[in-house]
Amino acid sequence: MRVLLVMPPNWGVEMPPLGIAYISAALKRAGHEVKVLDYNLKVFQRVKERLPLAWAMSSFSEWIDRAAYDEKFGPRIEPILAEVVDEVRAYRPQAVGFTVLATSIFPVEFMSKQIRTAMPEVKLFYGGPNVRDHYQEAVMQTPWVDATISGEGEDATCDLIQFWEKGGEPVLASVQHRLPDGQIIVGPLRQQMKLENLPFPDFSDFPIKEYSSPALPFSMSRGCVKRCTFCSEAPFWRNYRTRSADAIFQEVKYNVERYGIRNFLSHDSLMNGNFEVLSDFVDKVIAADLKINWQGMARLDNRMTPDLLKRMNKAGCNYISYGLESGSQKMVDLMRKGFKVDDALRIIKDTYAAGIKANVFIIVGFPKESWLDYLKTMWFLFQIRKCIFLANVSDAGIMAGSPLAAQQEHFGILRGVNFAGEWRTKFFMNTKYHRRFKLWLMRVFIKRLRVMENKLISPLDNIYEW
Ligand code: B12
Ligand code: SF4
Repeated sequence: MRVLLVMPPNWGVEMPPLGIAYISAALKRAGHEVKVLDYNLKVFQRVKERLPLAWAMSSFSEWIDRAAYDEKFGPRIEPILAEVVDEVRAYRPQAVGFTVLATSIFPVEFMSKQIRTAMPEVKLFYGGPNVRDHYQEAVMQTPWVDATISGEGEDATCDLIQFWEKGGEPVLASVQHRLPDGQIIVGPLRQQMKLENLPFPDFSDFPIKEYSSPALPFSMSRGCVKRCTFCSEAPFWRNYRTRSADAIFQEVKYNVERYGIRNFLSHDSLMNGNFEVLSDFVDKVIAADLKINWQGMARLDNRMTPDLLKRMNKAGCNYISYGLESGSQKMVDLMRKGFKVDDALRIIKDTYAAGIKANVFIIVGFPKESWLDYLKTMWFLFQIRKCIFLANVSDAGIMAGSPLAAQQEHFGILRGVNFAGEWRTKFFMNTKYHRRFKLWLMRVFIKRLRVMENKLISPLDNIYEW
């Protein structure tokens, strides 16, 4: 079958998206013709002067809010999004797939309606991090979606496309799709993929040099070894799995040779879920003298020893983001982070000593956080002020799919799951006003420490030069 995969806005423009690069590789391996269109990059290139901050992380809330999107972005970007119809006419795919993130719900809806109206016979299907729970149920009821795939998409997409091409058994694991008679078939949960069966992601269709860094994403693993209370990311991937150090190394080396790119960003939830793989990968990069730069997120785990950190730096790792969240052991335990605050202090200092820049994520206003806990976070930041160059603070949100969303009663939360922060605890002890104040104060404090805070990542910043 001929398949078109579309990345809609809004997502980072530093590098190509990894998700559809994997889907594209899997479909090609199964013998299908595939073309990829990065409408996120295309729209950014055309409107960056008029909407300079729209691709900054701080614009997240406007992309997920219908009224804000309609007012700020829709009128400016939709004439460009509508061009997808001409591209579909020119390529004549039988199926068009979209990645859906929370930040791309409205652009995807717009593009799907345009294609559906112009070419009703083309199959439209969605996948990506936002295709779950209520969103998935709701879009399956609309006339502009034929199928949705939840969770990791490589095998499920191949099964769906094969079904559309050749027919056969309609119940497909992790796929919901509509039959010609209107019946919606809901498949059971698919077994997790074995990562050694993954193809290398295929970036050949992306205009790599046009991205703002430019860099390439890579992935060592899927999932996470922990289940922090606020996190919706780990449940999405279910159990933690890693690729082999050799497969990761071979992929990075291939991408250096094929595309001439030497900057890489790990798209793992954490780079250090498996220390053996991380350490072997590092040694392979050093032995091959690959001359790359790479960054990623990591847990504050005691196995981040000075020796490993130094070797990571030697292998080109120049930047690590740590999920500290709080300087109070009570809060760290409530969030089920699984580390000791004293160990965190040691690891951050050792990271700095190893020559690696560090960024810490902080959450303020988590349920049951007292002012004393808050002060402990400030004290912790004060102690590491010389070792970190960036601190990203956010107020606690309740993400759908997170353990926190499922245990609201236990945390004394009222008013339900909400990205936008419209929740409070009993007796008005923790409301959005408390959290906004805590956020404001923490940001002022961080600035006083002369640490960069909540950097508004603009696509024009080269993250590799920070
Ligand atoms: C790396 C990363 C970033 C990087 C992005 C770098 C870049 N490329 O530009 C940084 C740190 C900058 C970032 C920023 C943000 N991120 Co982020 N990020 C990630 C992370 C860790 C990895 C993404 C990834 O590539 N994963 C690996 C690939 C293979 O997985 P995937 O894209 O999900 O694709 C698989 C499936 O989803 C599916 N699939 C994907 N597309 C398609 C399409 C079709 C047709 C099909 C069938 C299937 C399918 O199949 C794929 C292969 O199995 C994820 C969490 C995670 N571990 O996945 C969060 C994540 C994607 N980010 C998230 C968010 C919210 C953000 C921010 C909005 C945060 C904020 N508040 O500021 C910003 C937005 C950035 C922007 N400018 O728009 C959320 C999205 C939640 C949602 N429901 O949409 C995630 C899931 C984390 C979370 N909290 O749960 N992020
Ligand atoms: S917050 Fe990070 S460490 Fe915690 S479960 Fe989520 S991905 Fe894992």
